[in-house]
Amino acid sequence: MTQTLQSTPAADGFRMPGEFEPHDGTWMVWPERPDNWRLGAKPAQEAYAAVAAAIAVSEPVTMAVSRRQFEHARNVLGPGVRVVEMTTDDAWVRDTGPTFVIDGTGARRGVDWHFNAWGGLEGGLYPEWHDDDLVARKILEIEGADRYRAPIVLEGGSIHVDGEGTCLTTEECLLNHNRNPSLAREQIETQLRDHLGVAKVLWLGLGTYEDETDGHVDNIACFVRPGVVALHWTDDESDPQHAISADALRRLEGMTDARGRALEVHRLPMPGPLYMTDEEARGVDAAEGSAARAAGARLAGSYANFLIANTRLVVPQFDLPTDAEALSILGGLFPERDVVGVPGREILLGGGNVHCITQQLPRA
Ligand code: KQY
Repeated sequence: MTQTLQSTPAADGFRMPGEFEPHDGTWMVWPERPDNWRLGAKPAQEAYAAVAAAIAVSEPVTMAVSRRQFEHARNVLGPGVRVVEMTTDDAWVRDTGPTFVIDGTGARRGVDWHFNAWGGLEGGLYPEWHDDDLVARKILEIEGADRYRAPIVLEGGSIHVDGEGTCLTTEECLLNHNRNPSLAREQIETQLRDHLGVAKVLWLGLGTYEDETDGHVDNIACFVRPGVVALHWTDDESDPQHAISADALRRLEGMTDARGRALEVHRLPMPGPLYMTDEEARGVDAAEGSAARAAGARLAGSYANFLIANTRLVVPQFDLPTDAEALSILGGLFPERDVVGVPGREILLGGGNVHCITQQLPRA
């Protein structure tokens, strides 16, 4: 049985490694709720299966699936994917799963943050989230990893680390009154230091325009490696994304990381702008308390929402000319990995992308 520890990862000598450090595998959760995924989640399931297959070439994948969908998912997913039964509210393991931390002696533990469906009853995306709040604990049981129950609301997509003491995040999300209204910036920083083992927190302002997570950092910027950041960017000054990305660039260029390095920033093109079609909106079953899906809504598409797996990068694609440009830039930034595109639109329609639906299990 795994234990719930009363100390903190930092006090015990643990840190969250960079995503580019070696993994033992990646976790995902199978989509099925019809008030978030159109057409009973069938197109999304195909997209998730493609992401799982792309990652499975590089490392073992575990898919958590409800009892109802178990046989179907088992049939659809390849032999490289382990399927386990789990009750969840939706399928965003980046946010509901544990943040794994490791030490220098070969031990691995997990941080189980409080989860409130991206804002609870003040702008959250669905009205009940108890099963999602249990996902991290269940994964830690399966992985045999001891657990820290962090005393704050936080989603894994709202933080990136360089593994060398630096955390990157956004004010829009972590300082949002619908997450931890009683905590000031300094108190949030203390929690990040304690639970991620970092020494310095770098704050961006807003996340990607119209991102329903309240601006998760993983949809606008990420570490390529220590000292190097990829940033979602558009040159179109008339697009609302331009001012947001320009502010992020200005901040990043004025910052140093925990080791005192200036950051090198690489721009990734913005796909689109992209909008939900009438047909796509009509495919979602409306439900009271769940985020509404409307035709014409701007979608927060971003090539920064990729997963760094052991031997490959898995990058969302949108059937646009910018797809090839993004893959080419990322190929240059990650010369030691295959850079592989997967269909990203169906995942985007649900509110996130490849990074949001995956959670790496770092090698201890
Ligand atoms: O982007 C993420 N990390 C999660 C998106 C959740 C959207 C729920 N509809």
